[in-house]
Amino acid sequence: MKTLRLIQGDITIQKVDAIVNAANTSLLGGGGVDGAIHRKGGSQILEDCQKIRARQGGCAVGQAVITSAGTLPSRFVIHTVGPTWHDGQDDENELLKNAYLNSLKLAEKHQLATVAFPNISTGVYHFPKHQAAKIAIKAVIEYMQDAESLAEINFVCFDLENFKIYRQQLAEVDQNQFQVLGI
Ligand code: AR6
Repeated sequence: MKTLRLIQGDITIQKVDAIVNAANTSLLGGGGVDGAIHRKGGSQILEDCQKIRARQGGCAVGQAVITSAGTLPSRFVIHTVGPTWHDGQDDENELLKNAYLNSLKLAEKHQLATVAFPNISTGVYHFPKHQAAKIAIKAVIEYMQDAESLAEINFVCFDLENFKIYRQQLAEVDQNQFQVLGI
């Protein structure tokens, strides 16, 4: 059975195959979780991002790219770009779902087993947290049903508000279908 795990804390210390970064379209770093990942992972991650920029000019909203993880304990960083919240007028729900799905697809393409997600778009990009959690969990559950290499997804909540929201929503997941840990 596949596993969903809730973790409160810092994604940069997770020992998983890949951590996901809530990046921006430039891939050049920023604040929030993006800043923490580049700061703690060292210059290799930015160098890899610059190569991707040279090749394809950044990363569109809802898309994902993969780099090394520099000095972080994970093997890879998957950089995805969530939407900025504009009152739901700009296809934000679909774009957030795509950010999760395209990250998972990239993980499968690299035959990864464990991936940790932050709460994409719920910081600087101001996506409503309940709604973002619902979209994230639904996308992961749908994708994991047919996943081959992926065995465990970790939802890493940095702030207590998101942690409580995820704890509540993950408690409703069918435990005959997924092992749900950390709630
Ligand atoms: N580990 C896990 N989650 C974290 C960490 C951490 N170390 N630090 C913050 N969070 P944000 P966004 C949580 O703003 O809304 C950047 O400048 C935080 O509590 O990092 O997608 C990028 O370059 C929040 O729940 O990302 C973009 O320009 C979640 O991570 C822009 O921000 C996402 O908050 C992206 O905005």
